[in-house]
Amino acid sequence: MEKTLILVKPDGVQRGLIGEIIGRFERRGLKLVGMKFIQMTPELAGEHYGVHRERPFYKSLVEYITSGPVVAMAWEGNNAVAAARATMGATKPVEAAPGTIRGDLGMEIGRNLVHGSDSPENGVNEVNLFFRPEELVTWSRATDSWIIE
Ligand code: IDP
Ligand code: MG
Repeated sequence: MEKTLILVKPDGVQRGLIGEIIGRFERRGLKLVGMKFIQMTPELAGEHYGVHRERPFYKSLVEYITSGPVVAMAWEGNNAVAAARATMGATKPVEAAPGTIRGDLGMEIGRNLVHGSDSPENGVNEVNLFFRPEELVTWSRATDSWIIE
């Protein structure tokens, strides 16, 4: 089953939007298999955002993501990565469609509330970066047959 790493970023936590954001993934039908409330270290931020190391916004991105606690989650489902990205909306909140997290709740790219893995391969790698195997929960959801055909 495909997995994606979702973060409620520090702005989402500070603005009291944890429940609002998690609820959207939950209602969508993705299945929660891991969750923790942490403050990311610069080391973890560097590993997580390593692909952006040469970008001009890298320093402010690391400052932002380490500036306060985040909710880190592993969600699972068929096409979990694409479903979560669609629920998040475009990276720039002003370009994100209404109905998406970023399109409904955000204004600026540097405060875009949420992270989601961008490919199934990165979903696996990012979940493994944030969670040890024993921190992921295998469980059967009573509503599965009403969500998955
Ligand atoms: P994504 O979060 O939609 O996958 P990425 O391109 O992977 O977007 O960028 C990672 C994060 O870096 C973004 O979510 C945003 O917080 C930040 N970011 C990306 N581009 C810019 C920029 O041009 N200015 C400031 N921050 C940026
Ligand atoms: Mg990305």
